[in-house]
Amino acid sequence: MSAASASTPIQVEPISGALGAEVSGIDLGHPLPGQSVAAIRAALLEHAVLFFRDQTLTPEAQIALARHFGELDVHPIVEGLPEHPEIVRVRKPAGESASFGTGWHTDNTFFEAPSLGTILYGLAIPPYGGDTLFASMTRAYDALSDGMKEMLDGLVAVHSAARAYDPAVTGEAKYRGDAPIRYRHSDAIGKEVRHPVVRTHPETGRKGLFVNPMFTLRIDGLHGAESDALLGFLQSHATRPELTCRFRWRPNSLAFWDNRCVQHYAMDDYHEFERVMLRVTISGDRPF
Ligand SMILES: O=C(O)CCC(=O)C(=O)O
Ligand SMILES: [Fe+2]
Repeated sequence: MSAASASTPIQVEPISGALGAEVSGIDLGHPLPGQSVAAIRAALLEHAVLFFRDQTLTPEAQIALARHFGELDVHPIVEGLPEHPEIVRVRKPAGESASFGTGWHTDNTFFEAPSLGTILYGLAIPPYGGDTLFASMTRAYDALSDGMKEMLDGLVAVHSAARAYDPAVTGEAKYRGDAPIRYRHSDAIGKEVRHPVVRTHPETGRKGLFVNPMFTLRIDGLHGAESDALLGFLQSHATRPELTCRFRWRPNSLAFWDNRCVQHYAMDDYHEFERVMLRVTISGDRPF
């Protein structure tokens, strides 16, 4: 009997005061009983990002795992694996700089319906460096003054993929066939979408900040300088160390984050080493 046995409850241990928990006592590489799916979902809602160690998953198993939680996105710009378009291989070759996710962001907020969550699986991990940081957007909202909360509630922000993916910004090399992570030209790059600055989590009902420096261009109705100052303040507030956690990867570690209430940041501090991850995102709802 594997550790996924329905009779073995999972263990959930927080790794910081703000968010994040390491989960053990479960084998994610095989179909999960409904009870285990419910336990993972409950842990995700409580801790916002979950970490699992020593998991053995084929790409098919990673897809099957993610499908327990919803439909999967096919990224409009980042190319997936030929045989599994919903899986993106996040590869950083030895001797290069990382560029994917190397700034604070929430995944795919330039979608009308941004991803519910992301499941990232570590294949090749540097001996040190290449950690991923997470920040709790619900804690960030809760820590604001009533006056600031009142001002933010009702504001709407404009999001777009342009800053992260416009070839004029990223360079054309990423659009060529030999790039470690290959992008494709897409209408999605120039599109602007609008989301509330404060969103209500559809499952927990908790409010959280929903702006990020990678995809949020501006706040509607404010002068450019006001919008920049407000977004700048919110970002430095939301990523205070006390509101974050940091995950040190090992080969076969897996992270599952709730994209509705966290930002994350991939550390680019392992120039000499290779790092390879497989990533799927679960489709989400329109924020409200
Ligand atoms: O490589 C990482 O640690 C995270 C990359 C990222 O931002 C993502 O997979 O969404
Ligand atoms: Fe990301």
